[in-house]
Amino acid sequence: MQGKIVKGIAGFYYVHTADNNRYECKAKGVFRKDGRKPLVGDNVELEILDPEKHLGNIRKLLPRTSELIRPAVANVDQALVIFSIVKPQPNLNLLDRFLIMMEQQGIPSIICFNKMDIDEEGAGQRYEEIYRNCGYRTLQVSARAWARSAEGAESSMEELLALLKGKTTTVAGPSGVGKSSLINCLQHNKVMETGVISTKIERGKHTTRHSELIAISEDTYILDTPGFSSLSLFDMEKEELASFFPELVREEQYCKFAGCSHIQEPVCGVRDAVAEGHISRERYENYCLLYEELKNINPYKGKIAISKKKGKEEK
Ligand SMILES: Nc1nc2c(ncn2[C@@H]2O[C@H](COP(=O)(O)OP(=O)(O)OP(=O)(O)O)[C@@H](O)[C@H]2O)c(=O)[nH]1
Ligand SMILES: [Mg+2]
Ligand SMILES: [Zn+2]
Repeated sequence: MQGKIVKGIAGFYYVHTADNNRYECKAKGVFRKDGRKPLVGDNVELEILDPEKHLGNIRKLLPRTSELIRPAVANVDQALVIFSIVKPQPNLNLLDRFLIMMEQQGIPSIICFNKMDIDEEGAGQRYEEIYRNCGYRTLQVSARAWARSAEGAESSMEELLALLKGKTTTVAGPSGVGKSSLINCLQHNKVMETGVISTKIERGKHTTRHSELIAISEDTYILDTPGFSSLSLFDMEKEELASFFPELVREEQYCKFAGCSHIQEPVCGVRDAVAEGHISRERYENYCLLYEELKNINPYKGKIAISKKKGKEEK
């Protein structure tokens, strides 16, 4: 039988099958045979060991169309980066890190701002504008308003569903922004309680601990993930950073120097675009901060990589 791994905890894999059952499986021999560790999202061949207790064994991993490192998941088409507009307010530097991480892994991102129902100052509009300007698909929703069938909540949720349809999407975002609440809405067309709200931070008590792939409809899956509160840039040289900012890539043709860092060179198309308001200042400032951070992590890394590319011997 074939199925899809929806969750993995401590050597056990939970496999969802086409006949809508879920089997608890081990993956004996799979790793030895094809040298790959099973990932959530993997399509697998399984044998049923005990149909009553729903126990099985994964015999074979089927080919992957994609493989993400963070979060560790296979066969994902896109990311839904979720931040709340208030409670907690978005940390745009962290949001940019999530976007970079997805760009780096070649996965397109949709940015979803939640908790529109308590956005009294209309801040969501401004956040949407910043990221729409970079070329990202953005939207504002409210899991809560939608669950209460409040007026106007449905259309944005329908829009979100349409973007997810037929695809496998991983969510990403910090803790407490409503990732699980939104997924519950999408799954049940109705919100399940995500727990008592702690009054101070409005953070649910049902904090997600393990990534889990959830079927919204037959060919539509969404991966709920634990929230992160910080994210370090990984495996990147500072010279590469600009290539993960779509709006910088758009303007760099106007820079005088090839390989312009957009930090201090004269005649820089990116800095001109910032001055003229075509690139958002928040994004550019985060670019500069992250550039500095990469420079400090390993000042020699860039040089080593260049000498490698020239074919010199690796030490
Ligand atoms: N006002 C308001 N509160 C919301 C909304 N969506 C979720 N919440 C609340 O925000 C809190 C956190 O929601 P969760 O869905 O658990 O957040 P999460 O992003 O899954 O958090 P982690 O699993 O810890 O990463 C809960 O108390 C929800 O009730 C919304 O649209 N509006
Ligand atoms: Mg959660
Ligand atoms: Zn430049």
